[in-house]
Amino acid sequence: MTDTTSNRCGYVAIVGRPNVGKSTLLNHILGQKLAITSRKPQTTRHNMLGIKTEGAVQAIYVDTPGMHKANEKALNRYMNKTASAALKDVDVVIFVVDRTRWTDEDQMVLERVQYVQGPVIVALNKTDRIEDKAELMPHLTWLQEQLPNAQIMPISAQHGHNLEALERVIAEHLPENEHFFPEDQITDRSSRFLAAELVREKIMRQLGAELPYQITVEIEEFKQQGKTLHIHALILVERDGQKKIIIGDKGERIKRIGTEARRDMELLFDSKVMLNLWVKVKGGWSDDERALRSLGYNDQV
Ligand SMILES: Nc1nc2c(ncn2[C@@H]2O[C@H](COP(=O)(O)OP(=O)(O)OP(=O)(O)O)[C@@H](O)[C@H]2O)c(=O)[nH]1
Ligand SMILES: [Mg+2]
Repeated sequence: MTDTTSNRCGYVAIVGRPNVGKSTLLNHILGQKLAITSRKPQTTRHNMLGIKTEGAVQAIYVDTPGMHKANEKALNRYMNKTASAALKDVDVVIFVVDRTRWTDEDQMVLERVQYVQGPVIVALNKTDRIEDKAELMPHLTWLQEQLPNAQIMPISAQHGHNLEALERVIAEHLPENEHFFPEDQITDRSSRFLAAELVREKIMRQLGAELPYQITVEIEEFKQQGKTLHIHALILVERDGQKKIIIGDKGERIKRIGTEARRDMELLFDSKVMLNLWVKVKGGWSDDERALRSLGYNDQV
């Protein structure tokens, strides 16, 4: 570490349409669950840094919301803008795609990535689920034609296949630089933010098709008292019916959300956690620019 000339450090944006496995990839690379993930599209809403320092190399990953088309609410505009902003001023771009499942939204991301000047890696994810390997070759050829300078790497973010090779390629592209963050820092986000996200993840995972996308979580209290961390989280929904869904029959569902979120928080914060959850109706927040800002949807990387 004293040989400063060989230190490398840079930003690596992870982009792609919703649900392709960007946050799963970040977590696996970090070896820790930092970003929330779910089977539903549009899980990630904010750019988040995940920092990995190994010896002379510091890679600063930027997990981004999936770029998407439908639904032009203020929240969706915010998410798309946030993801696009991450493409600027980074040293490497990882464009994550889901096997051969190419959609209009992949096309939209591709058109943005084609403008990127620096190195691009296409991570063809979920290879563990590829049934027909023969399908893959023509798709890889086609992808290479679209992005002639990109390196295409099949991976499985969930199972960790080929991630070491991916990290090696990333490291080669990082410029010589002093490290921007201390060695033990893994994110730019506060513990409060991470706690709120864990609650949101449990809601996303537990609700089925009736899922209210119009949910946000605010942390009202976050206080260490002795050995216990006391956390109060407020779940904001848009309509009364959504509140009922989250609370569930005799409060069953909210209890389960609380138990699961608390478990993850205890792992993340390495502390005993007392978690209190409240649900409140705040109509129209997801399409109200001012309400969004007041709820913290105003960050840019
Ligand atoms: N089989 C398999 N599933 C995966 C893999 N990577 C991710 N998934 C699953 O794909 C789903 C979406 O993963 P996320 O990491 O939340 O996807 P994302 O791209 O961050 O999605 P947004 O935040 O909505 O943009 C989850 O159910 C993951 O478990 C993989 O390599 N193999
Ligand atoms: Mg995500």
